[in-house]
Amino acid sequence: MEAIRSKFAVTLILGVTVLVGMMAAPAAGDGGPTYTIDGDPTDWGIHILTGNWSLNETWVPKDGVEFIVEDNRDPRWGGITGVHIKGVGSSYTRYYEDKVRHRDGYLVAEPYSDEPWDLEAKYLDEDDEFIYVLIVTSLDPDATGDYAPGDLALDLDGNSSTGKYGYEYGVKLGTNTGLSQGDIYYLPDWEEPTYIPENRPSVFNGYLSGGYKNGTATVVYKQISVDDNGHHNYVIEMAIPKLNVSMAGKSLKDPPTKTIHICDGCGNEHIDNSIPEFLSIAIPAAAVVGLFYYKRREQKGRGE
Ligand SMILES: [Ca+2]
Ligand SMILES: [Ca+2]
Ligand SMILES: [Ca+2]
Ligand SMILES: [Ca+2]
Repeated sequence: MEAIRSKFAVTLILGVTVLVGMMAAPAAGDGGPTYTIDGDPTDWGIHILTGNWSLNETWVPKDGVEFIVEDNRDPRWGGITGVHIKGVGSSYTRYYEDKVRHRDGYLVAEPYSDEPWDLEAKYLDEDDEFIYVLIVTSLDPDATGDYAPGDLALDLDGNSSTGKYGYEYGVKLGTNTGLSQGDIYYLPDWEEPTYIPENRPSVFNGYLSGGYKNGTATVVYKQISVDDNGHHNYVIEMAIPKLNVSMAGKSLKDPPTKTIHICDGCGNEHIDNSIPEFLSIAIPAAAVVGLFYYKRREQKGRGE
């Protein structure tokens, strides 16, 4: 039994070491990953242009890409449901999308009012120079009012007291919600969305005292050939220069914990997640591999 325990320990340590080694390595080739910012999601390793949207594998990206997929409603809530997973590359788990509170006090499942407001997925990667983000959404970039898309909100210093609602940088995504698409602002004056205030922030149309425009992200926001539940879908693909968001020489994987957030203009749907979640996903996977090995050894020891 003692020998088995120590073998389990060795297996676990090896598993963790291999996984940590894999995480430290660049995701692709010398100089890390790069993406062509053209609105074509194929270079992220996902198959949403040709695959079946109700299958996990359609949405799972290439190695090193951190992602959340939350197409349609969480299967727990019924109605029109879809794939709900999150992870890094091919390592992923079920994503539980909790209900949110409407301004009138009751809980609702997202996307509130369904497909026209669905944010289907968010993918994230980086190299030395850029943060890359890909979003799949049902919102038209040119829309206004309740149909307007939100802007990308960045809390990259992990400090909830810097920036309104904690988000000290913003990238303008809509074409009819003020300012210019691709603009990066420091200290944006974020708005609280109308219907589901807790999903804040949504859009910005100016900046706080001390804020300023700080460069431009490359943003391509275009309709794709796939409709979902009778509504058009769009891809937002962008490269944000690290130099312009106080991330020069830094990695998203470094502490402190960061948050990248997007919410429809009206608040009906949002996606945000803490970064890095890399370790919290990969190490339990290593532990599971080790435990499986241990169980097999144990069964063999008992002659099963
Ligand atoms: Ca692309
Ligand atoms: Ca959808
Ligand atoms: Ca969604
Ligand atoms: Ca902050």
